[in-house]
Amino acid sequence: VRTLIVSDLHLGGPAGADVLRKTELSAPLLDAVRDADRVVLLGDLLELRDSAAGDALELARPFFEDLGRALSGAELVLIAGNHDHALVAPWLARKTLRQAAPLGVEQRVSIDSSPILRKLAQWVSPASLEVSYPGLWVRDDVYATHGHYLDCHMGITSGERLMIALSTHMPRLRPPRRRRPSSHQSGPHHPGSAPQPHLPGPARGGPHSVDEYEAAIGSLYARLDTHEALRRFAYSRVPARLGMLLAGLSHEQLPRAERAAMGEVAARLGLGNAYVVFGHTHRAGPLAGEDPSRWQGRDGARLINCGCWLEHALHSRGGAPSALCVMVEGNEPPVLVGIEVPLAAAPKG
Ligand SMILES: [Mn+2]
Repeated sequence: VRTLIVSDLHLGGPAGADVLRKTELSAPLLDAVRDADRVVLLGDLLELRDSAAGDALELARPFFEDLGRALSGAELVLIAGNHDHALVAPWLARKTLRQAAPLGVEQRVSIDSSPILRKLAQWVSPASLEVSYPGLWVRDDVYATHGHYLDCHMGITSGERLMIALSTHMPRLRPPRRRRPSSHQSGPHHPGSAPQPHLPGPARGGPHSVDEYEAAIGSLYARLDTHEALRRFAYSRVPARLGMLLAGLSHEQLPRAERAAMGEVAARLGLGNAYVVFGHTHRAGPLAGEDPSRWQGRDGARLINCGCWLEHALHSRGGAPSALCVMVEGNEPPVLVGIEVPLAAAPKG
């Protein structure tokens, strides 16, 4: 079985970021899809924040129709990220309302829970669409998730992360927490003991389960989807620069901090030493020649970042420009694969 994992397409996003609308550039991806038994779209597939959802969807429609034809019998699994969290928000809301069992790391999301998912399913037919959240066990030892949970352990290094820090440390603004599953407990918390105070910093504070991650980010994402001013603040440089200064982080140290944060998420979700494939930061790796120990999480998770399908191609210097994806085949370790892209067709600027 060959699984192809592609992340951060941001379809329908601002001009230039959404290059897959150009058929010359989607062709290499569709070719790669034809050779796969299963395709995982690893979140931030659609840009549902920056434009009215309807616009992004209509812009992305031809791509989904092409994708459906290219799949020809292969499985398609969609995982939501922060920019398209709206895809799973209605399903999550229903779960929370029912006070169902704690959310696991891999859950099938019903297509009927969202009108957008129903549309996507129609467009990719006859291929069948499955939605998994917050991630998917690709294999017993390979877990794939978008990676937006890492923002909960990054401190104030962007406007969006500042807002997450605020919602994490202001308990009264959060919905009530459900009991966490005992297998996911870590740290000094014991059943029956008094709740531990939330301490800042990745070591103790912040979420420890899928429910708690969703409590920290869910309502913020919903607000970002609907408030343009908030969105502008989330992406502005001022809070990012100020936060980095206060955290004593240089721009060069940010990727390392992001990997540590993803390793922290893997540890808190109980993923052990699994391979953990993620995207979100658009920083692909480990790249050829890079020390693999730099990509190891606190609990031994082996991290792999798919990067952003075309951003890498647009910024690659020297050699043939390539887009990146992760391939999981047989019992081999997952590998980061470059796929050649006709860069001349890329939009300028
Ligand atoms: Mn993201």
